[in-house]
Amino acid sequence: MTIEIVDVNITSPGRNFVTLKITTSDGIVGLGDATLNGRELAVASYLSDHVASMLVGRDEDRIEDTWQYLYRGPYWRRGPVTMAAIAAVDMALWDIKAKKAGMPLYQLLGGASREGVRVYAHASGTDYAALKNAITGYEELGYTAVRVQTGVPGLGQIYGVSSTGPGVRYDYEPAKRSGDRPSEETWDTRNYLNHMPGIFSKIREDFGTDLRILHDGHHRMSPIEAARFAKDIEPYDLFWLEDCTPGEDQTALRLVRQHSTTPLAIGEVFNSVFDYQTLITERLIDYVRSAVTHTGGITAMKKLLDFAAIYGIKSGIHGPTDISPVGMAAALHLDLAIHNFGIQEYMPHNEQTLEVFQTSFTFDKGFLHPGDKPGLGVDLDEDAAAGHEYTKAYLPVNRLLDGTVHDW
Ligand code: CS2
Ligand code: MG
Repeated sequence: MTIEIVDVNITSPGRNFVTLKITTSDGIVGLGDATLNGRELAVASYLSDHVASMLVGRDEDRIEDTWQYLYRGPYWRRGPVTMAAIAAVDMALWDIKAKKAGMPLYQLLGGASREGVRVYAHASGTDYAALKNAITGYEELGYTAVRVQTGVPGLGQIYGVSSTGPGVRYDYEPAKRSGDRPSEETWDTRNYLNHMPGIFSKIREDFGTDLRILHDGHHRMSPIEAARFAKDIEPYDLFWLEDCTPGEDQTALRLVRQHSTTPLAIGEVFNSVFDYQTLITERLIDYVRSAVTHTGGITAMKKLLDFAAIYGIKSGIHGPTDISPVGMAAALHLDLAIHNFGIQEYMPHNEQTLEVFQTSFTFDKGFLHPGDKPGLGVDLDEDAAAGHEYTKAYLPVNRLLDGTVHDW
């Protein structure tokens, strides 16, 4: 059998998603997530204009060969657009292969290594009262791990904080439909560094020591600021501090490691194993944060996580709402199968999205399971998708109080 039809679907059920649909000559359909938040059309064009025609007629079973063909063939390599496009093709071909085998994908990756996949929720609030309300709500839903983000005195809307009321869950969407210009937010690291340790102290007082607390620095600290912060919050026993510095400066984490045992997670903006080479071989991180969607797919992600396993480093796959249900399902199949699983990010998608993407993964007392439908276990309702037209949306641009552009 061969690849016969390659379609790129763009839909916007509350937020933009790009999905690759591959259909074989026997009519078997595979789906791949190609969503790159704020640059969706670049990936859609890469697939439609440069990749689709190359795939037609290829043997859909030759996944590794197709991956190498798409990675080495174009000469220009890596980068978020290219690797999201390759990821979508790879996910779709694994979806097809598992459907042909009549198995859920995790069975082709070595079978289940655990009963379920521990997930963490996004708890946020403009102040501690709102944050406490959100954490309480998630504990009531059975979550055993929460990422906590809160407002910082003197600053307005900042990354990760729901702005629609005290501790409202699942409603944070950073990509704004703001016309031809990104919205702008303001930041001050000093305020943040002085404010956050007290927040973690309150959380431990109110919720005890069992709850796994995660926090996302979102690339905003300098190496020495990150070293100070990681040391200051050490008493609060975080499960991880994420993106404490801009991760591409891999050696910056040597300084953080010198000052703290707070576990570190980095990599959601990375798109290849080479972005991690120093971080992994020098054990500068404890968790690999990449999404399957942004790192070249299941083939590449499995290799990356196997490399990380050699150094005692675990997975922490990226799973915000800008990873589509297809990308989330791919992550869950990997999460269930690999030995060095750490934790999985889980921001449930909204109702509109789940009308477009029919999923088969299930949530139970803080754990997800990918389900046992053959393939990835996700179907795309193209009629429903057609009802949600693409609308340009940008992630915010961040500026310091003096107007200097800063990492968002
Ligand atoms: C965040 C992401 O989930 C996270 O850890 O860093 O939600 C990130 O802000 C978005 O993926 C940006 O599109
Ligand atoms: Mg993050």
